[in-house]
Amino acid sequence: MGVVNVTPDSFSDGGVNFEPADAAGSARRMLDEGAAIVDVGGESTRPGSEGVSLDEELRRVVPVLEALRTLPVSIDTAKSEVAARALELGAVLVNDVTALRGDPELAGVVADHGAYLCLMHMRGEPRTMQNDPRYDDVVGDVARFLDERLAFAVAQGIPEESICLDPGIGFGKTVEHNFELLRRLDELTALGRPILVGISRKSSLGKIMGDPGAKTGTAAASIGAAVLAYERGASIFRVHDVREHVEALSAAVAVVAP
Ligand code: HH2
Repeated sequence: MGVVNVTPDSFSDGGVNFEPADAAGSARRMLDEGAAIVDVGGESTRPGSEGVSLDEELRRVVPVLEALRTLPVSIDTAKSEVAARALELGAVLVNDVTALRGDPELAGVVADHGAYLCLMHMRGEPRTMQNDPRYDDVVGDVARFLDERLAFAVAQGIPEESICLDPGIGFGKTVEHNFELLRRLDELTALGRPILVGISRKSSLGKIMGDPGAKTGTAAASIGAAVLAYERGASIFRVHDVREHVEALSAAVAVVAP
């Protein structure tokens, strides 16, 4: 899954794809490089960020979705109106970082369109989520949360087969929490749904290199983490550097599951 942030302020690529033509070009390049789908988002969820209005989010993503109409697209949004518009324009997956807790109408939109859905774990909200996150047992807490949200989504009429789950790397978690989630990923694959991992360029990867104030990590560090997440059962990788991930994961597949 290639990341296309149509935002001025995303943590890793803020501004690069803010113009619709640039965003559509990046999306096409990622698909050429081997991405199975591109994730288009108009609202940054980086730590500390405020939300954007419905009008502004639509203004950002609609021209990009129009340009990508026939291509495999995921919409990264928590707003039902944005999801509905995206699905009408051909998107096939809704990536909701609130796991259907943000907008009560979103589950119905996903169900009515027969769309795929990603449910992600987040502790708190982006504005405050990195203020001293604590868990009794981060993996147990995340697994329980995802299991409960999966049951909720199914009760809302979304088929279980259409849903993938995501531990939400960096969403209300310390560096140690993030790596523990990847280390014990088997406890999440045990929930029986495909696991999506989004660690690409995230700050934990910079922090383990000795910079406590790091805001991003490198592509090389991202790939190292993705390969080991693959070995532990992850099957969808939300990444910025598509070609490099496809190459590295192809080698990993050749080793693990030829
Ligand atoms: N991470 C980000 C955004 N959306 N969705 C899922 N399912 N999983 C993730 O890990 C995830 C996500 C944050 O990364 P990015 O889009 O690069 O930055 P920003 O939120 O600042 O736009």
